[in-house]
Order: sequence, then C-alpha cells, then structure tokens
Amino acid sequence: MRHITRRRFIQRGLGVGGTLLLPWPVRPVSGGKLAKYVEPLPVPGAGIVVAAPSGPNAYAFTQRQIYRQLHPDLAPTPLWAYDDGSGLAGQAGSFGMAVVAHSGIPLSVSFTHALPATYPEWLPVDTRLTPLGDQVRLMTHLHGGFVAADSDGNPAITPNGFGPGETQNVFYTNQQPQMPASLLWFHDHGLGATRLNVFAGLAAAYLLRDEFDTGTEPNPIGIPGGAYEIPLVMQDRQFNADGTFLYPTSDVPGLIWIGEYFGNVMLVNGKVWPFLEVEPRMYRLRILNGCNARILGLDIGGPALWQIGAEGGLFDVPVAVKRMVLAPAERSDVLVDFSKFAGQTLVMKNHKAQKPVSNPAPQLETVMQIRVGTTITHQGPDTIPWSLPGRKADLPNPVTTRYITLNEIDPGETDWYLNLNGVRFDARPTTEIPRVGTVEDWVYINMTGDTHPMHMHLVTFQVIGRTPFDVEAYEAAYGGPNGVPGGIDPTPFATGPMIPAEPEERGFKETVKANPGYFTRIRAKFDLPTGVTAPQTYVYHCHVLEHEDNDMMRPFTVLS
Ligand SMILES: [Cu+2]
Repeated sequence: MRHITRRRFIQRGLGVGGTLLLPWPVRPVSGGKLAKYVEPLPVPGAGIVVAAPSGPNAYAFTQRQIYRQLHPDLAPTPLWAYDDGSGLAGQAGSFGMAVVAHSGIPLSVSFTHALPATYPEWLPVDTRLTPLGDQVRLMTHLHGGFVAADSDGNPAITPNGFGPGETQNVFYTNQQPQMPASLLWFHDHGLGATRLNVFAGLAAAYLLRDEFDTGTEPNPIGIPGGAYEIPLVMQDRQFNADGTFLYPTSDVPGLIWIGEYFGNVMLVNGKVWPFLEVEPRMYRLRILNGCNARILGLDIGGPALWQIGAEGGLFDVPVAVKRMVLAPAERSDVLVDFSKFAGQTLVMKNHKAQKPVSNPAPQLETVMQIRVGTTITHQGPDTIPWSLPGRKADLPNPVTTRYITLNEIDPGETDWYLNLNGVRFDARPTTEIPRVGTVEDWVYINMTGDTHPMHMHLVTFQVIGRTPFDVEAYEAAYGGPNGVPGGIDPTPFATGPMIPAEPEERGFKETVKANPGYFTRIRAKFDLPTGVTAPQTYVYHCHVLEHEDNDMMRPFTVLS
C-alpha cells in the first residue's frame, strides 16, 4: 500500500485539469467573472416550492429535468428536480423543493423516475461503479429518517435502484423521539452515482415541526419563525459556457471518477452568490452543507452565531459559535441578531478548514450577501433563549465497541478507491450487526490525510470524542494491501488523551467529522421504528459523495 499525501492531488477535480479531457467543445466559465449579489436568495414560497401533498399525509414526486437560470449571465442550466406535481414554476434555482412535515405524523411518499434513461454528457458516469452501466438508476434517501430498511432508499436493499418509469414507494415514520423537530433533507442515493445525481439537483429539504418548534412567528419557544426563519443550503459548483454544470473527469489515465468535486462558484438555495435582505432583528438560519465534498467554515463578520440545534434536532441550551464548521450533510440551526447592524451590508464568508479538520478544497471565500434594513415589520425576540425544548445527547454505556477503519488505496492511480475496514461495499459478510435496542460505540479510525464526514442511516448518535494516535505505527502493525482491516482497537497507539466532543456537538447528530490523525468515538442506540422487526439492513458511509461512490460505504444489520 502506498502512502501519498492527498496534498499532491489537490489539482484533481478542479476545472482546468479535468476540462482538458472533456469530450465536448465547451469551455468552463471562470467563476470569479460572475457578478456577485445580483439575485435574491430563494426562500420557501419565493423560489423554493413548499411541496403540495397528493393526498392526506401523502406526497407524490416525479424526478424530472428542468432548466433554470442560476445567474443572469449564465445560460439556463439543465437540472434534475423533484416535482411535487406543481410543475415547479415556483422553483427559481437548482435547489427548489421543501417538504414540511410534523413530528409524530407519518407520511407516504412516492418518487417516479422521469429522467433520461442514460447519463447526459455533462454527468460523467464511471460505469465501473454503477450497477447497470450508464443507465440512470435513482433511489431517494431521507437523510436523518428513522424508517424501515425498505423505505430508507438503501443501496444495500435495492442496489439497482429504480429505472425510468419506475416508482419508489416509501413510508416515513416521523416517529418520536427519534425524529423531533429538525431539518432533514432527502437526496438521491443511487449506488455508484450519488455524486452525479445529487450534483444534478436531486436534493431537497424536509422540515419537521412539532408542538414546540412550530415554525410560526412568533415561535412559542422564543425563537424567530415565519419569514424570519431562513434555510440556507450551500452547494459549490463549476459551470460550462453553455450553462451546464461542469463535473470534471479525472486526469488520471483510464479513470473517470474524481476523488472530490469542488466548485469555484457558491450557490445558496440554488442561486449563484445571492443576496438576502433582512430586518434589523433576530433571525433563525437553518444551514445545510449540501456540497459534494467541501467542508465549510462560515461566519457573517459582525453578528454572533448561536447554534441551537444540529442534525438530530434542537439542543437543550444554545451554544455560541465563532465559525460554523460544517462538513457535507452536517446541519446547523442558528440564531443571529441583526438588530445592531441596521443599514449595514454583511457578507457570509467561507474560511478554509483549520486543523485538525482537513479538506483539500481550493479557497472559495464568498458565500452570500446580507443586507440589513432599517425598519422592523414584526418585533422579534430580543434575547437568545437560555434554554430550549431539545436534547443533550447522553446515552448509557455501550454493550459493544466496534472499530472501523477509513482507508484510501492508491490515490492517483487508476485503481484509486477508498474503503471501510479494508473491504468493498458489497463484500460479505456484514460485520456490523448490532442487536435491536442496544447501545454501541463505533470508533472511526482515520488512516487518510483528510476529514471524512461519517454518516449513519437509521440512528442519530452522541459524539464522545477524538483521540490522537500514531497512524503510521498502527498501520505498520496491522495494515495490508487494502488498508487496515476493521475490529482492531487503536488505543495502544494513542498519543494523547481523548478530546471530548465540541460544544456544538452536544446534541444528537448523524454525521460526524472523522479527522485525520484521530480516532473518533460515537455512541448510538439501535432502535427500530414501531412495527418494524429485525433484521433490518442499512448503510453507513462517508458523506463526501465521491468517497461514498467509490467505495467508502458498508452495510450494517440490526438483529433481533
Ligand atoms: Cu470520505
């Protein structure tokens, strides 16, 4: 096994290197040339469609291609979208759909594939990774959902996904306490093509409300609601001159797949570098990192950020955060008070990851502009609440600890791939087999040079902490041609004490940053939804979509 630092490969996946090999005669648009802050941020009801039900507690979506102009200087971009039956006239950009659901009330949802049968040129499929070659196979996953395996959108259950004309029918429990008020999202999870299907637009918001966190203004728990609650979904992109999204192919001979996709333009809610007009009062921002591979480090300049929740819903108390570091799929529920910034123009910026977080993304500093007005229509709360009706993650001691290695094999070579536990996604047997109702610790042992956002289906978890360790010594002791196998406790190789979870990791999460040089311990209780009987099989994986597709994903089975 060769050890090559990822730094050598920063150029891979960037516009210039990849575009030299593009088979069609278009040139990339220089991201920096697009004027910033020329279009308003799409919000629910104005650029983002709030999905209309197809019946009582039921939604019927069709995945289809639409065209939207994402910036006045760009040609319309072909997008893959979830259509609720409205025709999507209300979708302004490349991110345009939100389901609003209520905790405790289940939904029946269907997704019907009405996209092209095969991949268009602007989506460079790598047929080594897909189950059926260049066929577009779809499968929607409710990210953060507590559902039966066959409603999960789960490549261990339905590896071939769904083809043109086929419909995926799912049942989303919205069961309490596993699914409290929170911002989830649903996105495509097609095996070996998640990076392309999500990149093309197949991602949407799923907002769960409950009797406390109603989303109305005023929200009964003392936080902003209504028009003062704004979802912010960041997705970095490159563009071709014809308006299509640019997804480069590898400059490694014989390879199409790239190790990470990074854009040179930031889209927020599906528009290029938008602006948002706010009143000088308190707002609630629901931030989702929807990038394929970029880790974000966000601030707004002046106003303080108070995080009140994460993937698993509200915290018990707010946490002050200077810079919001979000890896792909991580969410942050944030209160920001603009009352002292009346008349000012602020810029949300993205800063490069700082140690121990590591991400090879080239700099993309600007996210969006925030224009603070001078008049208030509705007076909001004037203080950050000192308590919230949410949860601090605090699970009992585990019955088992599982040791899971994160390996990268032959980076820069034709057979470059990543894995968990030294085996591919479909290798038998399934080794992670928790008993239903039990608590387990999972330890993610990062053997690579970068942070991997490790996501688990079915469960939310408590982050216990991260322990520095001697990666080389652990690998020298146990490594093989496919990395270090799973199941080996790295504690003897620790080089310092465990660093406990960060303050903003106090709540339940389902995606955790596994940083290089550390092993990261999380704790989860493996319940199943009411009426669902074991065994049930799910997946866990890195949420860098390029990694997940090749092959940093494994099944786990909840046994009776
Ligand atoms: Cu990864």
